[in-house]
Amino acid sequence: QKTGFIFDLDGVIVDTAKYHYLAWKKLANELGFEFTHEQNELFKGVSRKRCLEILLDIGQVEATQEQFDRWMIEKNEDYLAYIEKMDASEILPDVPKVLQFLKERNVPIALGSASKNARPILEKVQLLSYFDVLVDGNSVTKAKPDPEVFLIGADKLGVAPEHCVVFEDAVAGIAAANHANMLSIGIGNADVLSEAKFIFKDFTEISLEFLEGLLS
Ligand code: B16
Ligand code: MG
Repeated sequence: QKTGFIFDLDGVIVDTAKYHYLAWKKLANELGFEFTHEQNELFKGVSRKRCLEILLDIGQVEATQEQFDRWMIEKNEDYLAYIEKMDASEILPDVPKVLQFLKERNVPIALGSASKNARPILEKVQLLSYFDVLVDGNSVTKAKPDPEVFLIGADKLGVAPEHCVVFEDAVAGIAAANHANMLSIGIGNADVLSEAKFIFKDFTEISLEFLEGLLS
C-alpha cells in the first residue's frame, strides 16, 4: 500500500501567519482596538470568516452584513499585498529537502490548507510543481478540526486515509488529521501540539531515515 503525504501551508511550508497578523491588526486598529500576537495564535488554521468573527468579538464591535463583507475584502487585499512580495526565500527551513526526497520516491503529495490563497502562495515561492493535489479553502465546506480537508486530499491522491501522513502546525489541524485516522506530525511547539503522534520543532529536526520509515 502506498503512503500519501499531506502538508498544511501556513506555519508548515511558509510563515504567512505574520502577514495575516499585520492585516488583521490594521483592521483592528482602524476599528479602534488592539490585536496582539497572542490573540493571533487563535487564528491559525481558522477560516477567514471565522477569524473576522473572533476579531469583532475581541473588539466588541457589532457589524452589519455589509460591513462584515467589506472588512473581509479589505483584510484580504492587505494580506495579498504582502503575498505579492513573497519569494522562495520565505520557504521554511528544509521544506524543499523533504519535498524533493518524497518526489524522488514518487510519493503522492497533497496540500491541505484552510487558505483560499494557497495556490498563488505556492506559485510565489515556486513549490507548486511538487503538489499532485491542492485542497484549500475554496474546496472545503467544513473547517479543521473537521477531517474533511484531509479526507478529500487522500481521496484525490488515491490513498487510503490510514496510509496518509499529515504535517500540521495548528491544534485544530492535528485534531483533523487524527479524526481522519491519519498519522499526524506536529510542526512547532510540543506543549501546544501534544495530540500529534510525532512532534518536531521544524523540518530541520526530521531525518531522511525517519521519512523513509514512514514509507514502508
Ligand atoms: P485565507 P493553513 C490558514 O492557513 C491560516 O493559518 C489562517 O490563519 C487563515 O485565516 C486561513 O488559512 C484562511 O486564509 O484568508 O488566505 O483564505 O494553516 O490552513 O494553511
Ligand atoms: Mg497552519
